[in-house]
Formats: sequence, structure tokens, C-alpha cells
Amino acid sequence: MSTAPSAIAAIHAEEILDSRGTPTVKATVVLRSGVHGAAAVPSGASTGRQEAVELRDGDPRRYLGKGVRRVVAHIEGEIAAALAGHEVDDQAALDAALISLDGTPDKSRLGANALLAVSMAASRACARQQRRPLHRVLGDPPAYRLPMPMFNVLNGGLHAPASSMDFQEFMLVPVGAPSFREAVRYATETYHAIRQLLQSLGHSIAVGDEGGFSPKLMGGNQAACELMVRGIERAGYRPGEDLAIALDPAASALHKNGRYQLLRSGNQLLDARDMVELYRSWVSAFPIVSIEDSHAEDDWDGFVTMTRQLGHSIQIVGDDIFVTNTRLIRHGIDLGAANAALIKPNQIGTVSETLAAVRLCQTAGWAAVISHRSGETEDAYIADLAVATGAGQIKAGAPARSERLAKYNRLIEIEAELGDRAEFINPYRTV
Ligand code: 2PG
Ligand code: MG
Repeated sequence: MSTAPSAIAAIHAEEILDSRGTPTVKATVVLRSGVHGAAAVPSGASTGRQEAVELRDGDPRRYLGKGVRRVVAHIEGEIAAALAGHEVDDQAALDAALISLDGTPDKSRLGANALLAVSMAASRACARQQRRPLHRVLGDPPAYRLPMPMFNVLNGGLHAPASSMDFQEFMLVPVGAPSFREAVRYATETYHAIRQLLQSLGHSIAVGDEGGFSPKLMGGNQAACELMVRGIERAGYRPGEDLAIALDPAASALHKNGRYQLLRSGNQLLDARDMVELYRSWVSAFPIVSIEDSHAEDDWDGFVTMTRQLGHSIQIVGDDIFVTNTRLIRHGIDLGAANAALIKPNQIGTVSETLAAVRLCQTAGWAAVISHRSGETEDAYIADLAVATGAGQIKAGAPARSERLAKYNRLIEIEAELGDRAEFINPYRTV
């Protein structure tokens, strides 16, 4: 047990609420120096089956069974006792201790939410102790690249059940912007243009879980892409050159009995190859640069076909199929099942494993897209993570709602802090 200033003296936890009004956990790591660091864990709705386990109380008398008092107890009890005296400078050792303390392959005993909250809070405490920004502590060597943002401006699927879109996310990608700050402006002006278009057409401007509009458009998914293009033009930008489109159909949620059911788009029933053909037609009709979860999490063949057919022209991202797990990403690399992975810290449960997933992608020549969850908090941890890893891409929802803006605003701050050293590159030119 170390008595160094950077050794852990105490760990506290709190049951707080996420952006959907669902409980989540926040941990605070206190060092012997008196410095402390806190972090809150997000929560998904369209989760992959192989994600690390998000532990909940299951007590129907509180928060519909979704309370996390057991997680709080695990952090303040077993975890705090085991980590007392651990130095936060060595994140890998700290995370290894958390993983072995839990002792299960899916972190189901103590909860991935318990482990991740502590893992992230410890790295924040470390940054504070070293008086360095979080991205400098997570990134070694120092990284200066700001990520290309993907703004989810039309929400469908599980994030907006009443909308007319089966597909979950229609995102604006400001590929022509010269800086992160300008990227935010391009996308936000377009978001407002889309709002005006919806209003002028008499549609609802209610938003889904990630702040994107969730209207009932005639023509479902395709109409959403058309609306994106019209919005880009109305805002005075050039589709494809200034702003492109990225999609997350989140196809696991559409896959039933071996078929993809597009119930909101004229009741279509498609197989994996039909889906590829649908995407192919869209890629030629719309300025699409990236498609995530084009197929379901267990449809490896569908992903391989998709990558063979379209992987040379666009980015194919795996989310539910890889769940930020190096074992699954490696399998995907071997099969050629994608050319990019979505990276969500709470899918795997510690900071070190998240960093390893990004590194694996980078070594294989894949892209890595750092991502929020649909249930978020004001914690902007992923903004620093995106810069630290040099991942080059982030998705954090619409340019609206504070839990989304916290990430974008933090990146604006980091860009300013980096000054002339900051880099902002269009990552799709190389795909
Ligand atoms: C996704 C995410 C984030 P959720 O599918 O990529 O947008 O959604 O957090 O609900 O899994
Ligand atoms: Mg996804």
C-alpha cells in the first residue's frame, strides 16, 4: 500500500440520473494529496448482447427496477477497500486490479458500471494530481488531433419510437470544415435549417434521445436522407463537400427471424444482401461517408458482404458486433467484417481496455469512432478520450441538449488550448 500523494485514499459513489431520467452511477476518487477526480457512466438503449454487464438493482419499488444502489455499494465497499493505496499514475495496473477483483469475463459480479466509474474517476484524479488536462494523461505520446464530429440530427429506431424512421441515426458530418469549431458551426446551422424545413412542412420538431428531430415523414428512411440534403443546401452549404451524411441503422434491432424488418418504411422484409443493395443505392444517391451497424450483431456474413461491396468507398463501422471488445474486433479484422469500430467505454468497462480497442483498430489500419451512449450525463470524458487516442472521429448526438453539447463544448475548449498545434483532418479521404 503506497502512501504517495497519488495513492487512493477513498472512493465515494452516488446514484445520479442520466439524460433519460434513468439512474446511473458517479464515482469520486480521492487521493492522499487531497486531490479528487469524478466521473459518471452513460447507458445505452440499443445495446449489444455481448456488452459488459450494466448492473441494476432490479427492485421494482425504485426507479422501475433500474436503481444502482448495489453498484454504489460495490464501489464504496469492496472496490474502495481493494484499491486503497493504489497509485493512480498506473492506469493499466489499476484497471487490471478492478478486472481481477470482479473476476467474471463480463464484469457481471461488481458491474461494468461500477468498474468504469472508478476507472474513469481515477484517471481524472491522476490528471488533476499531475496538473495536466485529461487528454494528456490518457494520451501518450501527446496527441493534437481533434476528431471529426458526427451530429445525429434525425433520430429513429429505439431512440425515437414514434418517428417514421426504422434507422436509428442520421448524422451530419462537416467534412469540409477547416477546424473543430467551424465543424460545430456548419452542423449547427444545418440543424437549424432542418428544423425550419420541418416546421414549414408542418412536421413535429420534437426530438429523440440524442437531440435529433424525430418527425413522421412520408417515405421513412429515404425521406430522412433527402431532408438532410435539403437542410445542408438551405443552410448554404454544399452536400458532400461541406457536409456529408453518416448513418447508424442499428440493424440488430431490425433483425427478426433472419430477416431485416423495416416496419416503418412500407413493411419491407429484407435479407442481408437486400440490405447491402439498399445501402448501395443510397450511397450513389446521397453523400454518405459512413454506415454503422448496417447489419445485425450476429450477422457476420452480412458485414463481410457489406465490406466487400462498399468498404472501398465508405467507412463500415461495427458497434453491436464488436462492443469495444478486442477479441471481437480481432475476429472482425481477420474476417474483413468492417473497416472501423465504434468505441464506447461502457461496453467493455475500463479505460485501459477501451484504449486497447482503439490501438488494435489503429494497428490494423481500421478507423475508430469514439462514441457517447443514448443515455448520457454532463460528463465530457469521451471528448478528452477522442483527442488522447488520436481516433480522429467522435459521435456525440445532435448539436442540442446539454449532455450532448458538453462533449462538443469540451472539444472546442481543447482545440483552443492546443492553439496552433491542433489538427483537424477529414478522415474519409483516406477510406
Ligand atoms: C449507438 C448508440 C449511441 P445506444 O447505437 O451507436 O448512439 O446508441 O447508446 O442506445 O446503444
Ligand atoms: Mg450504434
